[in-house]
Amino acid sequence: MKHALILSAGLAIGLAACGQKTEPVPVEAPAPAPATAGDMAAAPAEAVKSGVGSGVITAVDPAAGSVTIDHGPIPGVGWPAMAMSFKAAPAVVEKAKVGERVQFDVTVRGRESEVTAIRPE
Ligand SMILES: [Cu+2]
Repeated sequence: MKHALILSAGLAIGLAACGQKTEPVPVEAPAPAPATAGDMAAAPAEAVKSGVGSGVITAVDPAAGSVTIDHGPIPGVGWPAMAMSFKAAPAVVEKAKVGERVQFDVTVRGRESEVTAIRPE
């Protein structure tokens, strides 16, 4: 009995020293969602990638929330050079000007791509 008390006191001190709460820690951590064969097969298309590209804005559509950029290769997302339309947040669309050369951050999820920031280049 005495040993057990010393042990638990030592444990409490140890936890406090680590800057952790001395409250009991839940025994079971939340189990990660089981991966199924179906999820594995879908993973490449749904994987989120991001990269930085540069190009010239050729169209801005505030109503659709999109910008079209004639851009160079973007290694971060594995794209060659092309002209394409991107989804963009209102704050990004507002800053975009046709004819402007910009550097931009792009996030790609499956077939969806979004420009999350643009900077004059
Ligand atoms: Cu593209």
